[in-house]
Amino acid sequence: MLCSTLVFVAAGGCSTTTIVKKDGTSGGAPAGQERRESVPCKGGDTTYPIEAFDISSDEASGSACNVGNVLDEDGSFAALDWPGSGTHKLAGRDVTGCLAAEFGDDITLSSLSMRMRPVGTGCGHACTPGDDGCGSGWKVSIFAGPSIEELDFLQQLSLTTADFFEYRIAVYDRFKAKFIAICREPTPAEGDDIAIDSVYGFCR
Ligand SMILES: [Ca+2]
Repeated sequence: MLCSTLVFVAAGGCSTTTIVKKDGTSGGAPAGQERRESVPCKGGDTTYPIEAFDISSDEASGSACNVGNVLDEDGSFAALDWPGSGTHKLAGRDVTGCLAAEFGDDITLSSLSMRMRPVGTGCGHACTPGDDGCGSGWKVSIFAGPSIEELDFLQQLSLTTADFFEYRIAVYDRFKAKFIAICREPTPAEGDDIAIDSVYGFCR
């Protein structure tokens, strides 16, 4: 089970607690996940997130787990799940399980790359065989902004393969993107969830 790793046992299981925290130095970070140091970035350079957050609103409307796994491309993934009981809104859009990633100080992204694949059981709620079940869904919505509170909808994305694949999208200047969020779209809860191995960007 994804949610039984030591990191998340220590953090209280697959918690859906919303962690909106700008300063990782004063406690409150999930155990095992440390805020990374900001690395200065010139235009066109690759940049990696310094921290990841579960921004799902409550368990019923979706969950994210092992969110710190998006910080490294290593096959260990974060997941977005939905039990199907309701949705919540992000930038006016209906979403389910969501995670956010923060990039370094003074960094604005010009594009975003996400290594993702569908997964039958994201954070504990399994897909079911049949129409609109396992093997279906595969849609995420992407948000970007200068803070978690100011995320704006960027675009919807459909995964195209069952394997991990790197999806890259442009992030327009007006988003002032230091933060990004990835949410599982409210495609049927019986369908597949989303696994995210890593996220990185290119600096503006
Ligand atoms: Ca990873």
